[in-house]
Amino acid sequence: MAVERTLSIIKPDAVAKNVIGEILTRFEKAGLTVVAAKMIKLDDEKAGGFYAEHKERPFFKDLVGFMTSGPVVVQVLEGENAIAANRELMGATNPKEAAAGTIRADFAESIDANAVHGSDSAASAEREIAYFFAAEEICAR
Ligand code: RTP
Ligand code: MG
Repeated sequence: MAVERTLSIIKPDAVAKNVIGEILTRFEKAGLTVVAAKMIKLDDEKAGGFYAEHKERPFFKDLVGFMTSGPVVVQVLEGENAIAANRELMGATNPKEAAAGTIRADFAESIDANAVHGSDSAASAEREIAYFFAAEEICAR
């Protein structure tokens, strides 16, 4: 296993529920470390660019609408196998299918309002981290 970095977003539904701390605690308890973080309100351009891979999908408009509906907290997580480890902690995209004890099982409302985002590959992580953070905003440990 290698030390990796991954991009995580606490989505507007979880921010509105006041569970930022509980979600970050799950990452920390699993051995992942926050090495960069910010709270921001996305606009259509920033959210649409982030999810550009889904541009042609029928749910794209709803996805951008949801991601711009309130502030999000964006962080870079670092740790052994961080990309897969974070996806495991998150659970399935649809909270109805998410394993018990995962973030989405415990905090997500629906497939749209599903509490968190996590990079799905090394290539995605690299692109997504650079999409939100300048190199000097990431604090090496
Ligand atoms: P994310 O990118 O947000 O971490 O979620 P994910 O990898 O688990 O799922 P992905 O396939 O990348 O989809 C991105 C977001 O689009 C919404 N979605 N809706 N209605 C649908 O069939 C559908 N499929 C995906 C979800 O909110 C998902 O998180
Ligand atoms: Mg995805």
